[in-house]
Amino acid sequence: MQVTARPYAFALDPARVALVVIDMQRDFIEPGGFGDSLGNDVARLKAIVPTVASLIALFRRHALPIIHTREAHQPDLSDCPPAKRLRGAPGLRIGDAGAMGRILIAGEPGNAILPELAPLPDEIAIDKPGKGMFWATGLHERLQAMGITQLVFAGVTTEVCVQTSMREANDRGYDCLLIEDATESYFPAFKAATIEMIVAQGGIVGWATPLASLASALEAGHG
Ligand code: C5J
Repeated sequence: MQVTARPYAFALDPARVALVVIDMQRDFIEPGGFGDSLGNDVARLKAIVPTVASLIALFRRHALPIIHTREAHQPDLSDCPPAKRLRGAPGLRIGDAGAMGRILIAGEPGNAILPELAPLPDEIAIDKPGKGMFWATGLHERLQAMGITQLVFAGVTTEVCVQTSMREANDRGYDCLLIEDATESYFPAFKAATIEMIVAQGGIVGWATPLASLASALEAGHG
């Protein structure tokens, strides 16, 4: 099944593909959350929620696997190296008290995935202590056990956790397709540059396409 994409068509194999939705968490997206408190325009991220919801619905309709990630640390910060924790202004660091609970701590209200994108019980939801989704998560082994060789990516932010996860996946041998309108950054130029980096040099990290291209291929393929 061919999906129109850049730099060239993506040969989608529905038997081996999974969707990865990166970090669609309240603290990054909702007004009053951590991202907002850092001075970011969270409305940019909020705007992709309907597209991400449509992408999730597409995978559910075709009974294809979905993985949701959260950037989250243990309450005792044992999985947060000082090199990560000590970045940023005091009072706005990982583990500090934020408007929606302790910043980037598992189980805190702000750390939750947006309710409208919440994982279903049969979907995989993982907490990741890194920006990438493979560091200290065991996810590669789970995907291998499922026979997954292709990953479709969505989520936030494009240039940080999405790009890091895509690069990690590329190095582990997955074919990676980024859904351009289902990912966003606080910085428009960073999103645009990331997409160009991914598809450059014959798809050095992977492919990129809008949701409509993936949807039309999947709907046509399944009759
Ligand atoms: C960041 C993320 N930007 N999910 N996290 O720190 O991209």
